[in-house]
Amino acid sequence: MAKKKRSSPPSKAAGRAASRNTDSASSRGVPPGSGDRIAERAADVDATAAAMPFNANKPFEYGYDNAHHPQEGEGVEAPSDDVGASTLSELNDSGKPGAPAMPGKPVAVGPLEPVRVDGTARRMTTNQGVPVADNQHSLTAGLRGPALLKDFILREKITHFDHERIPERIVHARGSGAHGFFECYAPLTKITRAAPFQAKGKITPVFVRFSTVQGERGSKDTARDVRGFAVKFYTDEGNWDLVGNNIPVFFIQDAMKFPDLVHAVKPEPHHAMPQAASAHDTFWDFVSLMPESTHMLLWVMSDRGIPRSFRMMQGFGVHTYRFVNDAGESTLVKFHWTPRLGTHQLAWEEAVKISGADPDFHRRDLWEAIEAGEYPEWELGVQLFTEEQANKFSFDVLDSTKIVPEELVPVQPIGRLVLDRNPDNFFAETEQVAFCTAHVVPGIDFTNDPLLAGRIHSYVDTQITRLGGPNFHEIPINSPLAPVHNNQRDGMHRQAVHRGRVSYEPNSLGGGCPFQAGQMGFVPFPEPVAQDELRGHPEKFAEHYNQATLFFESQTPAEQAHIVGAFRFELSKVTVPAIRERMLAGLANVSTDLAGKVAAGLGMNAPDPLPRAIAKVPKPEVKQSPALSMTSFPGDLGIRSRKFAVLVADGVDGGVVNMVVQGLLDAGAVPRLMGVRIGPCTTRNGDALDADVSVENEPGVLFDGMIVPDGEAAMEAMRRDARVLDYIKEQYRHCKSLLIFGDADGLLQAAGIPGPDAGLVLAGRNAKRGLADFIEAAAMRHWERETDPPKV
Ligand code: HDE
Repeated sequence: MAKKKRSSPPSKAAGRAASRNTDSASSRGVPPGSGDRIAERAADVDATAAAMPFNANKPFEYGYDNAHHPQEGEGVEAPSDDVGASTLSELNDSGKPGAPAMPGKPVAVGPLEPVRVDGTARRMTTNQGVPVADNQHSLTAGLRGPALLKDFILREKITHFDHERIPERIVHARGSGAHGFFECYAPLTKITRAAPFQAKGKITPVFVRFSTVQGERGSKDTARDVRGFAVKFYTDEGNWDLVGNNIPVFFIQDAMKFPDLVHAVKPEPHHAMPQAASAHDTFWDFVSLMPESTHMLLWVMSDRGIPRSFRMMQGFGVHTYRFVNDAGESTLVKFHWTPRLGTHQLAWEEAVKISGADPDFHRRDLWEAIEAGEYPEWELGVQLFTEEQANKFSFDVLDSTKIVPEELVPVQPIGRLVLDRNPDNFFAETEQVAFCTAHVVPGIDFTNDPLLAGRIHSYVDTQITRLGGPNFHEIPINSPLAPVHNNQRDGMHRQAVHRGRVSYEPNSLGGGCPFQAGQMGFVPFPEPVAQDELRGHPEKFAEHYNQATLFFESQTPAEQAHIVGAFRFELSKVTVPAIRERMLAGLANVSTDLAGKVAAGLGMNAPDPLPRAIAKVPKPEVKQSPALSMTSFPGDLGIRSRKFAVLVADGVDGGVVNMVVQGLLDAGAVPRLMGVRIGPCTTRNGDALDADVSVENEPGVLFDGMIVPDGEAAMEAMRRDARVLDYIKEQYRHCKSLLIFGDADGLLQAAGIPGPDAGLVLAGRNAKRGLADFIEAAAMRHWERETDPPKV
């Protein structure tokens, strides 16, 4: 049917006609061409309905074959836009409704521009748009009189304030987010029809939220914990959320155990302690009774649990997912994000001190890097394998406590993620963003991982409470860029204003629209189901230690020492000896070396291994996997965006300071001039310098390395300041790089630092060479310096 041009608003006569047709009409209908707009609309509605004399899809709704081949619905184009309108008065411009709704584009969908608010150079108003004359005083009866109930401005302001908080996430409450994009390297059309992977160079906008798991919203960033790595892809075919972590496995195998795990790790319910920490009785009680947690425990106790930065950690989809191509064929897939900056960690003692010095350490780091144009970047890699391959593995790919070692299936790079824009507003974006594992697009599908199944339910469910109802998808940060059309209506906080009276399907009054997409839509992968209903897991799930051993054996000696230290610390905080003993017995199944060292650190004997859940332990395919060590990912950007303290005081060698600052800037790093107080100081030559941080307000744990320039008087003053000596000691103890010029040598002695090593650069006479050596050394920590206990 050809579409007619829309006419002007209804005439008065047409308005009179309206009284005729809202509840009854002649059985012959209205003849077209009367010139009466209401009558014409009635004719058009009738013609649209008549174009669908019956439901042509009905026969295809039944039977096995049809179930796998949903039909595209029938869509009739209406002869005029009036057919779909709620009211003929919609062309009247009355200010608030604005222009007529664009076909195919509800307001709640699309970029954030329409909802970004800028109050610059504007007058203040109430929420009703009424200008506020005075924002300083309540309305009172006289200068010393009582406040008045009719002060609607005060009441609106206070009422809104009273309701500013929403429930925080049960887990992953503390997080930080950023906008960016995903770029596809090459078309993956042979294996998936997912929109982001259809063409080389294709850009898909994303929003990413990083988080800790255990702590409340205001808790510290540097807790030992798993980090969330959740990516929302705003694809052409709707939103796809890849809700992953920085660790590729999980504690449990089945969603049924998630509430138990979370209750165990969260602060204990009687006194609500400890905050953001797993080092307490209930966590270790639970995991020591759940041997399938052991592999994950090894990862969390490793340096992966205390990343240097969100920008310097890997991300993983964890579960095995499916890619599905146009022909409906599926390939199993695991997702890996690898940071260009490399994977780097903190020292444990450093992490503890940072949590006091700057609880926002990771949030600040991400924000500052993006503000400075140092956009963090990750490569997306996939492990692709078939069901047949998977069936031969000694472990089950549906078990989320297992990885697929890269020696069995290599990781192939398929694209890159760049975060290049900070949010405008933390609450509107980072807090209100709703990630859901149920958000998949055609080309991505689930497997039967029993942990994933529970997640598909949980995320949608939790948003309903957290974001106040079922319309959370309309909150601007959550709404897709792809159009949304369905017959879901109403509910709390509904934003979209739907035209027309049709909110059901099938319909003929709306020309059958919106109609189902058939093969164009999300068609589930037809995985056959052949077993009885039951509660249980396959036998392969019963092997719990092989991959924990693989992980431990793949670490460098320094990484192993950190794992031992972390178990020792955490278990020393347990108050019930029997729990410690049980956990040590579990570790004895991983490595006698590990169990022995942890036991010794707790003043205990290594116990016999715990009985295993499986009689015949399958032989693992791989005994070493270099990719499991963080040292495999040093990154290719050196010291870019790392922070360095350059110590200054009166009498410092200004020439050295300037050379160092310039050299660090040239390497893309962030130098800060660190004084005993902030503000001016004078160099040896009488030039002025300005310290922008002090030993008091930015302790050394907040920096990646330190430079002590020359200058006798300055060094002498610093030698007398115990805080400066502590500062230098900490840099050394946490295995960071130090660059020492001339007279600064004495300062090292005063701090009790032994002679040079790869990370302790003495510049000697060649200052430029010294700086170059330092820049190279400072890209990595120098763990070889570490002793247990520390000597410095
Ligand atoms: Fe989550 N998880 N989870 N989780 N999870 C939530 O959803 C849940 C699991 C992960 O930045 C909640 O919106 C269940 C694995 C991240 O907003 C909740 C199970 C992995 C985030 C929830 C798991 C994750 C969440 C809390 C076991 C790594 C933060 C608020 C079946 C692959 C996303 C919310 C953000 C958040 C449930 C296990 C990652 C309660 C039931 C495994 C990154 O719905």
